[in-house]
Amino acid sequence: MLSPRQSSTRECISLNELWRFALDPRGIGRAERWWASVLPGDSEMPVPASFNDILPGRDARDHVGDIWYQRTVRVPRGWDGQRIVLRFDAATHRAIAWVGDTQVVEHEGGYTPFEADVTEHVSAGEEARVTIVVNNELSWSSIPPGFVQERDDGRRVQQYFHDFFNYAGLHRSVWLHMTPRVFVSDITVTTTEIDDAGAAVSYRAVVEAGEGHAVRASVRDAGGTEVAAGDGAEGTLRIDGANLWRPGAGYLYTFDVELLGPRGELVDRYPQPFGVRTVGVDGHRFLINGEPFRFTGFGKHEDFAVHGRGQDLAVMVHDFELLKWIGANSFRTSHYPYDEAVLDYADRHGVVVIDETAAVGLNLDTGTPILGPTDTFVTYSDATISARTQAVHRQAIRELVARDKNHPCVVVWSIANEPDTVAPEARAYFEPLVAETRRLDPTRPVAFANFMKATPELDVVSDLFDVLLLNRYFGWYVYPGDLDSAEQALESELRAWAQLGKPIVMTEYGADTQAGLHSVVAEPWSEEFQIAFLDTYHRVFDRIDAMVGEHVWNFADFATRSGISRVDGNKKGVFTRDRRPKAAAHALRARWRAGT
Ligand code: BDP
Repeated sequence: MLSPRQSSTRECISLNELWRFALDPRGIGRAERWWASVLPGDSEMPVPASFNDILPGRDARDHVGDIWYQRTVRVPRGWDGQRIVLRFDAATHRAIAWVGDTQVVEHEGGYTPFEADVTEHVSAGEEARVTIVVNNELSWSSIPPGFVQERDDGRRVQQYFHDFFNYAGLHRSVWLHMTPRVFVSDITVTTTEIDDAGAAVSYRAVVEAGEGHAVRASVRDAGGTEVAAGDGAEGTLRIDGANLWRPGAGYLYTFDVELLGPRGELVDRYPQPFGVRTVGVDGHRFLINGEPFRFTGFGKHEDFAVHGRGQDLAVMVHDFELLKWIGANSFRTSHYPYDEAVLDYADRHGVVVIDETAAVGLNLDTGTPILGPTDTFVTYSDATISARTQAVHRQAIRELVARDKNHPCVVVWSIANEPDTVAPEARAYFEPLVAETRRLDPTRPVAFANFMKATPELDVVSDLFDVLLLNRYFGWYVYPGDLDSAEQALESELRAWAQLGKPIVMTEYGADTQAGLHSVVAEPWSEEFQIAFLDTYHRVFDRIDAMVGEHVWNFADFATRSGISRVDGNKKGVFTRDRRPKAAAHALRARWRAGT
């Protein structure tokens, strides 16, 4: 799916603003047709933002069910005769939208965009009422999964198996945009070859309803000069002396697709940024443009005070600047696809990304705090993670690849975080998903982040994947505080994984750390322990050739649901939630910037 972009034939307007807002605790809005008139009450809500922490009190924070947003928009007069599209960059976790009284779109999945052609439901120059009901419930057939407990007193409590707060709402941008009626609907640009003289890129453009139309494709360099051109909706173009997209130097070209009418007139134009680069795996090595690449960085979260997971360009740029400051060259979009503006920025600045679906918590073993002592820990069953979950998961992968396939920053698809890959059923669950990811994009390695109990002896799926992403907590959840035992256990496990002959990235390792807590003997939770913990891991990594990356868990402290091991959230950040460095940030900087 193409992002809304301005061009000589296209316009877009942002619908980010204050919207009317109503929580629907009794779940009556759909029956009462709230979309058909002004929403009840006088609440307003900023878009983009997660709603949960904006309204003080438990009603909003713990709300389970429907949330309604509404606003009016005046359609520009000049859009008469064009195709008009309403687009939501995300609505977490599912939504239905109306324009006036007409339902225009329904979507499942909280972190990928969806849109509706609303041409027939609006008039140029007139106002239109846009209403959307967002539902934040997690079930056994949602990604991520969860279940709602109905309590005796009538309360509904959302339970889930992942360790970050279930923020929801419209936390990304909303757009009204215009394209011509005959238009370019998709573009895929892939680097097929890089040699001393230049590079070859293959492309495919999809055009909607264009009898007698022709496609012209051209490539402009960063200065706007045309460097290659061709005719036809598919083809290969050569760029002589191509500037490669490299880690730390995000050189971008623009792929211009022009749609020409029967008389050669310009009908539509779409400018798609792309980078010339290849990725690959060779034995234990991870290659970008044929050169070994070593990942340094973090697992992150889209998380900040007040607006939760809301898009925030100030925080985004600050985080990227902190990544640069600390010497990180990459991050993982743990544990869901991030806002596309994040990937656009990473593209421009040469930051490498492991792009993850929202399939986190497909593992009842991580649910000990919410499951009772008598509950069974069966992840895969008709009543838990089932073929229904798998179908939603497959769709989540399709939408991720469709949105992000042209981003040069994305070098690995991570299709899940810490699923149960010990249960034998995991193989039948994952095999088709890996095949589907490869079918959608044969150019990028496929991976998943492996849970600590799925050791090389017990894991049943890792041979299906290209790169091993491991999350390990020796010295924290296992051997807490005992870094000598942690060092031995980590080393022997990594050496066993290395036997698989694939590159290994440690995608999580970290210790909760209370900023300001100090200890002479490096006790857990102190800043000294966080440094000692990371040092232990780094000593081991440096002894093992198959290790091609280290992503500390986490970049910054983040919100979680409450729990006895979560003091105002997860404190494994190297930065606090308001982005102040803990002592470990300086230690990491010394390691990652050594020699610069
Ligand atoms: C891992 C999860 C991550 C958690 C982390 C932790 O992948 O989401 O936040 O552990 O416990 O299991 O800090």
